[in-house]
Amino acid sequence: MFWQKEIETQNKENLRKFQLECINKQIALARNSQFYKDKLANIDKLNSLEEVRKLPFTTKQDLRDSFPYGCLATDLKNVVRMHSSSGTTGNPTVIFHTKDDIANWANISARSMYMAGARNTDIFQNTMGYGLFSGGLGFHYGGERLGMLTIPIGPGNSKRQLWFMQHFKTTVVHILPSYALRLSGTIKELGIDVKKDLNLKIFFIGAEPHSEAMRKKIEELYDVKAFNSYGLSEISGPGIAFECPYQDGLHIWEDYVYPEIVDSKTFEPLPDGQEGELVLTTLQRQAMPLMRYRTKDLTKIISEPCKCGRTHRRIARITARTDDMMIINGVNIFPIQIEKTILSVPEAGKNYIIELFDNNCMDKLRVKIEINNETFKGTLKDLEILQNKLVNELKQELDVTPVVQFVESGSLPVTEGKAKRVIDLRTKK
Ligand code: DLL
Repeated sequence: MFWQKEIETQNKENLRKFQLECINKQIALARNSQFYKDKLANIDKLNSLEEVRKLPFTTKQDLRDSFPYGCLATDLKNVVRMHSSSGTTGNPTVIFHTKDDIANWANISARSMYMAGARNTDIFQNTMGYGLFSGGLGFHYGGERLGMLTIPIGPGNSKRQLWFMQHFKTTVVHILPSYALRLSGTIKELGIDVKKDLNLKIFFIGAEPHSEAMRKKIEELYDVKAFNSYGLSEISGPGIAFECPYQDGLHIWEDYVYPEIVDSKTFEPLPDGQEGELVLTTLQRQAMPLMRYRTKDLTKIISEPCKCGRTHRRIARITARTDDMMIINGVNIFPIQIEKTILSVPEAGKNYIIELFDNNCMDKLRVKIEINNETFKGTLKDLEILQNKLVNELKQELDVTPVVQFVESGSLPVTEGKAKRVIDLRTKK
């Protein structure tokens, strides 16, 4: 049993009081770090949550600049683990944890999984990467905490994944949405019948932006319920916000983080219901408290009560990151808009990449899509019709006319980690 009723349905007033107390303690603790020592020097105790806006923002660049130990707020002897956030340039972002941090993270992960229906009788196959990435170890500890038989298989080797699923009768899987789609290709290749040959029940999908259409596709391909899982390594990892059985937004664990939404240009706080950048302040972190961390993820807070009875507010599906936005001849486009359109055309395959290039000083957008051999049986002429259909639908969605190019199924590059969907080939970016 892992339903933490007193916390999850706590009355809002008490929850807000608890958050304020926690933030004040986090400020005091953060002052021990090199990074926050001066930044928080003039901040007195906050008297209300509205005063949170007096706190400075923290960015990924700040974490990079204070590499390696500048944000550490405790003695090294208390630190038991580090993770490092994804990122390609400059110093990596490193995140430290004490024993209590790991225990709290395991607790919210277990709580999230239980909320989605996982129980200690389940067999949990964790296909997320183990190591510096927080996806694998984060839910590994959560799975064990919940009492599930937790299989630390990690990513890749699709045949082996399926062999494990068949032999150990896996019921719960933690997986990247892009990998879930790829793995389904191997299921077809091996002639596995998901209903007869596998025992799957629940998927936790996250770490990458994905559309509702993508979730539906995964649910249909595996005959499971797929729950959206949001998190970021800087705050801990998966388990920060998670869907309940109503699958209508993700409950953000407000005893663990204090969420705000700010305008992504002015950084002014926005009211619940308005979309902007998610900003998180940690409430219980020991090794590395973070003040108003700018996630760059775009979402909104849903404050209406949820049918499940939990009082922790929800965030809407993350539609994009502020730095994911592509500007094509002045028009703003997010990759998720392209994914949604591709998945609405069954003959198109599910794997795609977006290339940006220039042609006569104009930005151009090319979408390379793997053809779906199962659903497309037509002639070259039919392929042309399908291509025109996709160009038109994408044009309607994006307000930009793309080039659509079909490629053979399985020919697009695959990565073991998060999918890289956008390749910018423009000379002047
Ligand atoms: O991706 C943590 C995680 C692991 C979450 C497994 C869920 C499952 P990072 O590598 O630090 O940590 O990347 C964090 O990934 O700021 C978002 O931009 C994106 N992201 C994470 N979950 C989702 C999601 C992990 N459910 C960054 N939907 C975040 C959309 C997501 N984007």
